[in-house]
Amino acid sequence: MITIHGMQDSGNCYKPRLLMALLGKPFHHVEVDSLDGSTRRPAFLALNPIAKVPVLELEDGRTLPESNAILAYLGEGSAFVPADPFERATMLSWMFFEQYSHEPNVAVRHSLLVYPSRKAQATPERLAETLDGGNKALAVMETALTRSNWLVGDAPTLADIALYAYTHVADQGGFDLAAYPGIRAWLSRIEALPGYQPMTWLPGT
Ligand SMILES: N[C@@H](CCC(=O)N[C@@H](CS)C(=O)NCC(=O)O)C(=O)O
Repeated sequence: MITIHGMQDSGNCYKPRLLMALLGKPFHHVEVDSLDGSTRRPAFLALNPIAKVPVLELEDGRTLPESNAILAYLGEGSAFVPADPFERATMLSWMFFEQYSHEPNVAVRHSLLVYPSRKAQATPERLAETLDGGNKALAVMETALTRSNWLVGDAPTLADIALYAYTHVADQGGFDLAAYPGIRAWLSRIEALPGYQPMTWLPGT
């Protein structure tokens, strides 16, 4: 069985867990606290020299870091990856957007406000910068989700899973989702998918 090394309340680590739940596939979870230095210990660095969770570990010992690459591997051949090459590339485009424009603002602001150990980095400048960048990313999503139920085509893809992870807790990072009705309706659509599990869920619980 595959293993996902990750932290329960990290959105990046939730992405592959949510995909496995939606696919109805079993996996092991190994909890790694990314805030207490665990990711910099030699045993973890042997799994992922980038020193970050999540990391996927296959039965044969091969490992794969980066949440969206893990989604691509686990989602291969499933209904969450469009067959059409242009739609597949559009899905990837949203996943790169998630890592470059969304996560560095929406997720980072969330962690600055939620984790006491990051409080020293929560300067007014950093909070203002991430609020502005996060709202710009949310506005891009809102425009797309006002036109369509899903980010790509007419069914949920890996892009929806990647962007759901931090968008659904954006309010904890100080983002007012009342301003984004298209996003709120999309969050509800994802939560209604068969097999959906919340971020707190771990296999076996
Ligand atoms: N681009 C990576 C980012 C992963 C990441 O930032 N992980 C955080 C937890 S959400 C982490 O492990 N931080 C530990 C550290 O930076 O020391 C991905 O999408 O997997």
